[in-house]
Amino acid sequence: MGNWHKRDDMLVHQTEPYNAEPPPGALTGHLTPVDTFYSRNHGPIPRIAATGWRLRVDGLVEHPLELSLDELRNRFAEHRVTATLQCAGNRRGELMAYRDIPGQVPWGPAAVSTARWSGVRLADVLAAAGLRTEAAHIAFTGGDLTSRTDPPQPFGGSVPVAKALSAEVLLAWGMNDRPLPAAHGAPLRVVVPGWIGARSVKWLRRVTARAEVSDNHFHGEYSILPPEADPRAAGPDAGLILGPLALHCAILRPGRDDQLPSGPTEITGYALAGDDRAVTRVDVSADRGRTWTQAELDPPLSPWAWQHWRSTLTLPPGRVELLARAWDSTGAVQPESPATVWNPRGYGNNSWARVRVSCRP
Ligand code: MTE
Ligand code: MO
Repeated sequence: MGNWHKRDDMLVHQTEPYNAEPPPGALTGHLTPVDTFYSRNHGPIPRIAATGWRLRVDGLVEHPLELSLDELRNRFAEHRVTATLQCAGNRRGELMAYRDIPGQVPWGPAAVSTARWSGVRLADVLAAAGLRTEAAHIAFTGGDLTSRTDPPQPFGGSVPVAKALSAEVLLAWGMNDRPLPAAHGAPLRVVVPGWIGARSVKWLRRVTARAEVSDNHFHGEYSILPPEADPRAAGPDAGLILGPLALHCAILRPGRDDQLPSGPTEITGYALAGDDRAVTRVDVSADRGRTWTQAELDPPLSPWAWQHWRSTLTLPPGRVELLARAWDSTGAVQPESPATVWNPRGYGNNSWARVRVSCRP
């Protein structure tokens, strides 16, 4: 196990591969410090030296490229984007409590974090390579060897050309104004704001323009299977392939099973709408949804970042379940329960946030 420079109180679900999320209460800042940022890996974290490393840009392009990090820095303008990454498996633990999901990481509500990413626009690199009109998808291949495939394969996935050419999609070498750490994809990673974290491929080695979606195992793995499907037998087309993030919110404070005095209590959390939608309202309830109070919602740091919210509710003595639900700019609201969204691989749990606490009289 390596030292990935994470805080001591990370909830480490697995050490190899390293999968860890911070305590929810540590996510109350707009930017997440690197030592607190969740870490999601499908294989050992590689340490790749920038010297000798090259990015290949190939497939349906006029001029395939091989670029060193210095060439990327010198040939293209540097851009910064503040963006939230969220794992499609965030809050899987609540789905597993409803119905078991064997062999998957039981993420709590903190497989989500926000950083200021710096690097070049993918669109600029694709323009230099001369993207051909037949290209419909841009596929990314990492430099790790994952443990879930036999023989081990690098992690990868693709996004449609329209998203790949959007200004917010970066090939990033910096995180919170420091060099990208090994655990987060050094020397270079993709950042696809508003989409599931799996498309933000780390340790990037290759960008390939294709007519079809990525043929990497993990592209199809990140899909919503029908409830009765067997995930081991399902082919790559059996599910709904995930892309843009689902509208979501979670409660950060108080924490699960906290003991508090009854009376006025501040509830805080984050909300995130995904891709081209925005969070427009967050409601909280301490009476099982009979009445709802509108939370105060912070403006986002960028269109690609989560928004924090807070509300003060008067809690009665005894066991209380706190609820929160977000609405977006299309008028959609989160689904009520894990039962509605349960699926065999446990992705996309965006049901109402629920935290039980005990209040002293
Ligand atoms: N890229 C590679 N090469 N290997 C991986 O295992 N995990 C993906 C994505 N990129 C992964 C990867 C998943 S599922 C997520 S949620 C994000 O990276 C997590 O990014 P982080 O570890 O920087 O938080
Ligand atoms: Mo993920």
